[in-house]
Amino acid sequence: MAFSLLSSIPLALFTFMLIVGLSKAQQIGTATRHYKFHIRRANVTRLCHTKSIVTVNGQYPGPKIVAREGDRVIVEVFNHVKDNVTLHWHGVRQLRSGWADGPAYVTQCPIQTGRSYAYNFTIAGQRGTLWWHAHISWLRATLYGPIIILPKLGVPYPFAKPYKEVPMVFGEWWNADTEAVINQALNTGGGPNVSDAYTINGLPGPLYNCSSKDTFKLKVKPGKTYLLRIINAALNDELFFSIANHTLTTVDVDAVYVKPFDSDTILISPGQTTNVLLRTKPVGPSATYLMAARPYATGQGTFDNSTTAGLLEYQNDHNKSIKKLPLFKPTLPSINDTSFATKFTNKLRSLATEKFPANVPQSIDEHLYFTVGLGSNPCPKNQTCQGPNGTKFAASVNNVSFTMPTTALLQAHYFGQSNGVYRPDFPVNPLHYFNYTGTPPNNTLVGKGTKLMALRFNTSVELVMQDTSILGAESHPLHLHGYNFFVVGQGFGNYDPSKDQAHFNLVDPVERNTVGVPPGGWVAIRFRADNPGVWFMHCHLEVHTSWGLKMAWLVLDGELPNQKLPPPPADLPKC
Ligand SMILES: *[C@@H]1O[C@H](CO)[C@@H](O)[C@H](O)[C@H]1NC(C)=O
Ligand SMILES: *[C@@H]1O[C@H](CO)[C@@H](O)[C@H](O)[C@H]1NC(C)=O
Ligand SMILES: *[C@@H]1O[C@H](CO)[C@@H](O)[C@H](O)[C@H]1NC(C)=O
Ligand SMILES: *[C@@H]1O[C@H](CO)[C@@H](O)[C@H](O)[C@H]1NC(C)=O
Ligand SMILES: *[C@@H]1O[C@H](CO)[C@@H](O)[C@H](O)[C@H]1NC(C)=O
Ligand SMILES: *[C@@H]1O[C@H](CO)[C@@H](O)[C@H](O)[C@H]1NC(C)=O
Ligand SMILES: *[C@@H]1O[C@H](CO)[C@@H](O)[C@H](O)[C@H]1NC(C)=O
Ligand SMILES: *[C@@H]1O[C@H](CO)[C@@H](O)[C@H](O)[C@H]1NC(C)=O
Ligand SMILES: *[C@@H]1O[C@H](CO)[C@@H](O)[C@H](O)[C@H]1NC(C)=O
Ligand SMILES: *[C@@H]1O[C@H](CO)[C@@H](O)[C@H](O)[C@H]1NC(C)=O
Ligand SMILES: *[C@@H]1O[C@H](CO)[C@@H](O)[C@H](O)[C@H]1NC(C)=O
Ligand SMILES: *[C@@H]1O[C@H](CO)[C@@H](O)[C@H](O)[C@H]1NC(C)=O
Ligand SMILES: [Cu+2]
Repeated sequence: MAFSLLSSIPLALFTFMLIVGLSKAQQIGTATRHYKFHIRRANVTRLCHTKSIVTVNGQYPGPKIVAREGDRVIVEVFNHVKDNVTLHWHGVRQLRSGWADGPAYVTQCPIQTGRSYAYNFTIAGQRGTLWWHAHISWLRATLYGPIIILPKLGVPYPFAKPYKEVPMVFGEWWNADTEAVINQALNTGGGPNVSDAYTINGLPGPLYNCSSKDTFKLKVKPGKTYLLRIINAALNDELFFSIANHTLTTVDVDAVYVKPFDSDTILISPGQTTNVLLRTKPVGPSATYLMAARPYATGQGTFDNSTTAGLLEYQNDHNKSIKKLPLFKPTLPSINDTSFATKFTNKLRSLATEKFPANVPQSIDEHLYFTVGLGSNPCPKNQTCQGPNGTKFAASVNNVSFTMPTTALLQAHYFGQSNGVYRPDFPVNPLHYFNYTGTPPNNTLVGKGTKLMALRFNTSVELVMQDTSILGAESHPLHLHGYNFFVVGQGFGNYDPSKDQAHFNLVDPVERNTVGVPPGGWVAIRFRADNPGVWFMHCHLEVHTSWGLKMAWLVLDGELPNQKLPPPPADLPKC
């Protein structure tokens, strides 16, 4: 495949990663895919700024994992850096393999310097694109890469076989050290510094100073269909993405097929993946097309409002000098275009066919209602704080700002040592009613604790997540570990069960693992708690997670042997 990737990654290695889909051994039926990830530092230069970053195997972005549905994946992770590290396989269901899920102090203690851990899991009932990333502090700023899940051998896609498949990972580049950025923000209580650029496959592109050589180029042939496997790995920003003069057909989100639909622009939140088909023009035009991504942002805080761009180039024999060709630019929605965001997310529908059914829970055991949003913590007496009104920024779910424990929750649960670590008393409703999306209350202080929502095995759950406007209405992409869920409804204002429930889609709602709670609105999801373990749920805007917009579910074992969490692997890290 034709890629021109000018980056500091050893070019041969990177080209190998992208071009070689599967080795001979990997083409046979259900297999075990074995990877070795060495966490080490590398010097990388972007925007004329050289920086030491934490990487996997010296690569930025990290290597891709390729597996077929049904395969076992074993990733041995060796930590050669000073930082504690864990990796998360974002969106992988981890059926009865919670020990391999990865969020630090939730399912495991971190892999400390000089130690290793083998993540061991299977991929079941999923096909499309997922991704892996660090799940401790802000290390995922540079530790991330694609997970490509192919259908079982001999099983076709529910769309025409694409000519080529191309992973496209959006990220954020910071000239500063991201660990220093979040530590400073947590100390001062103010909003963190923002990134210097967005990137496509690690490359900021020509719209930034000192960056045109670091441009992602997609070289295509006319009259072909390309499958773009798009991942938003940015830390703090939802993104709009568009390619000039080309239509994108969305066919799969979060490794679940959807009913195909066309749009010029897609919206993708951190944590989400979107597979789109790109049909190139029948006759190679004499033009070059810009592709661009920039934020969809609704909060009041400062954010990186810059634009990353790459190039779509047609390979024409007659195009002797590509530089002389006209360049067309895409038109992206305005940064706060919630109307576009709503229209786009409303188009997402499960296939809901015999082969790919939408098993939406039709009767519900637990109706839950969680508020999500920002608030504040008091400023320590001897300090001046830079958060709202001289306080510190905080964030919460049902007014509980989650306190990270110092030992892993899953071990505490499994070994019956929860006392003093967590309490299974997460509130099922907000404790106090107020107009969640109206005039903010005077008291913006949040409560805190390490509270879990306990569920019996196989409980069918309906959860409504309600944004609050306490410190400004804002969209929050909520990610649930260990499960997919169905997005059965969404709306603006305060959720009203007597009115809104009647409009739920229980037939073909989209199934995914990360969903945006609309700014000043709500989203309703359903899932069946059929995977025992402790499962993190959090906003995938990393700054909100740092402020406490996170909680965990405790799904108990079922009666049958295959409904129980197996014991931990011998090499599980200790705290
Ligand atoms: C990165 O650059 C610094 C300063 O030039 C150097 O000391 C260090 O060894 C380099 N690190 C790596 C991993 O190459
Ligand atoms: C991975 O897990 C499977 C199933 O529990 C087990 O049979 C296998 O030995 C494990 N492999 C490694 C390398 O830990
Ligand atoms: C954040 O930005 C401020 C203002 O530019 C700067 O003084 C500070 O050093 C930055 N913090 C970090 C951790 O880079
Ligand atoms: C690029 O540099 C010029 C001159 O220093 C400056 O005026 C401009 O704002 C910079 N542009 C970006 C996108 O940083
Ligand atoms: C691309 O789209 C622009 C308008 O957005 C139009 O003016 C132009 O003719 C188109 N060019 C090609 C080659 O499709
Ligand atoms: C981006 O934000 C900066 C600072 O808030 C502002 O000056 C600038 O006009 C914004 N740029 C765009 C393209 O919105
Ligand atoms: C979006 O931003 C524009 C420009 O800053 C502003 O005029 C408009 O009121 C904003 N719209 C919404 C819905 O906030
Ligand atoms: C404030 O006091 C606490 C304990 O009383 C201390 O740990 C902290 O360092 C002090 N901070 C400042 C900025 O003086
Ligand atoms: C900030 O404090 C002032 C005075 O105490 C109060 O009037 C105002 O409502 C507060 N604003 C917020 C956003 O809490
Ligand atoms: C909540 O506040 C909004 C905005 O002020 C208002 O439109 C709405 O009617 C209020 N809802 C209730 C139930 O009071
Ligand atoms: C909040 O503060 C305002 C202005 O100080 C006051 O009028 C109002 O009664 C307060 N509301 C509550 C619920 O305390
Ligand atoms: C790494 O994790 C261990 C276990 O939780 C902890 O004791 C240690 O302080 C951590 N080290 C760093 C540098 O954060
Ligand atoms: Cu959030």
